Amino acid sequence: MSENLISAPLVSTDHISPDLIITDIAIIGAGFGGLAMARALLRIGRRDFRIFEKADEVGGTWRDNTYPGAACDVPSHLYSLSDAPNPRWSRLFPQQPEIQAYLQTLAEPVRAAGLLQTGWTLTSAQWDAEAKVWLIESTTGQRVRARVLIAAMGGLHVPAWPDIADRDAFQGRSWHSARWPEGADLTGLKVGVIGTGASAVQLVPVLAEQAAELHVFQRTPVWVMPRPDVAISRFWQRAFAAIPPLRLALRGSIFLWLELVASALLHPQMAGWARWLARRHLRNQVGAPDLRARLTPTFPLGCKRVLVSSDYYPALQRANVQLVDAGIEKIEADGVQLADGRRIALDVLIYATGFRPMAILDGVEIVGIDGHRLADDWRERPQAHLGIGVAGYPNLFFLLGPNTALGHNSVLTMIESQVRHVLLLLNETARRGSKSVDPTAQAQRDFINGIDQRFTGTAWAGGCRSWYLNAHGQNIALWIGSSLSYRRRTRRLRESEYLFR
Ligand code: N01
Repeated sequence: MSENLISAPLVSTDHISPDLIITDIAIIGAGFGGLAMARALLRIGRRDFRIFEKADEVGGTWRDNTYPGAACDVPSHLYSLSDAPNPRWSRLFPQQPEIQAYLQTLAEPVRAAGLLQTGWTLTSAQWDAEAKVWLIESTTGQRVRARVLIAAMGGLHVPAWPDIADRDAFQGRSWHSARWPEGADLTGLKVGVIGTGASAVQLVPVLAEQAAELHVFQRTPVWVMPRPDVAISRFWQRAFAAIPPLRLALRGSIFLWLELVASALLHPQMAGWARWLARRHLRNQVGAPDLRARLTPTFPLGCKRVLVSSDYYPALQRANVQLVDAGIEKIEADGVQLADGRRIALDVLIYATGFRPMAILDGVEIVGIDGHRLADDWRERPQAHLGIGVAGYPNLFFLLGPNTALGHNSVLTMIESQVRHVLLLLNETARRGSKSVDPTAQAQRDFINGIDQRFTGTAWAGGCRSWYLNAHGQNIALWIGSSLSYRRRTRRLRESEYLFR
């Protein structure tokens, strides 16, 4: 990170009153993105920003996803910010409570500086072209005037509900995996889980031990890799704390291993080793040929997110667990009716049906130059230059915006590249004495065209249904390349790609 950035604020004095905050930079969202941005600003000596969080606690996706078994499928020593290493991770793959605790420690300096405001939900942001500031409104009625708006709301937090007939007819309890009711006890109950994505493969093994009957409704079989999770002993935790190069070596090797996975996804002809590993995992864990056939994917590996689990297949073979792949015809008051005519009685129905990416603009009005509404501009397809800036929306920067999710590596590496790029933009704006910056429409088009060209022929374009694609089959979510190539692309400013106004 460039520590010598100056980024002098143009709105120099913060002003706070019950109904108006004036600050230089408003960061929306206190998950990994917002906190990484805030910490980077603190590090260069900036105090003229505020971070606004809708919930009462920081953490974003790791605060929201508390379902049993919730964990990260990227090893912890990589799934952490490079400026905030944690040598004390207790496992190779951390569980949700430990990651959430880590996020709380990330927030400490921001909280201590009095720069974090919780219980504050963004409703609108309007660019005032004359004053060159964003006029921001919230559900609290408190308004914010800020020169720079950082949208760090994340892409995956609005639950997706499936369009299954008569969903409201169910009279038992039902909820989405990302809205797990505190203390829910499923012991002795008949439970159904719809979906077999990353969330489902984590929660199914835990529910299998509690429920009297567990029915896993699978629409599409998925590729699953072994998950070599191990506890990290006190000895190694002390060693990582005492010898930082040891921790860095582990972090670096995990990173490089996952970058190798990128090459298999970008060039499916090179993915033979990964298919072999996943097939061997299925063969080793599932003996019955019929079940194995029903669990064998029919789409190219990597087209959907490759799942990582060593206890999902064993859980499916327990006596109280059934894999149901007949398709759900409709939901009834006391269970589900299947397409093959069978009925399954349930007490609880859990939707592990994922998220609506880019639904972050639901209930939020962002208005840029000449009254352009971002919701209109993004209706067909969300587009941002490098996934960060949007043409016609000065000083608006997304973290984990369109086309910057990864299918293979830690998204925190992407966030760090984006934070660095935003600081470069702010610095250059200050150096030129300009008041705002946004990408040119041409640069934005070129970026999206480049993404589309590279998408063709990759595993992600393999014809499956995934949250990476919009209704037209366009990739709206993923960066097409390695994490390193994104870092290279964002490390320097190409000044011709921006309008400094
Ligand atoms: O959601 P998903 P998720 N009838 O969209 C099924 C991140 N994440 O919450 O495959 C029947 O992957 C759907 O079926 P199909 C990660 O980025 C990270 O599991 O479309 N089924 C699918 O099986 C991940 O990619 C971690 O045929 C229906 C499932 O619901 C993202 O979150 C952990 C249906 C949805 O799977 C989302 O994962 C967890 C219908 N009408 C999540 N509609 C980490 O460890 C949908 N489905 C970092």
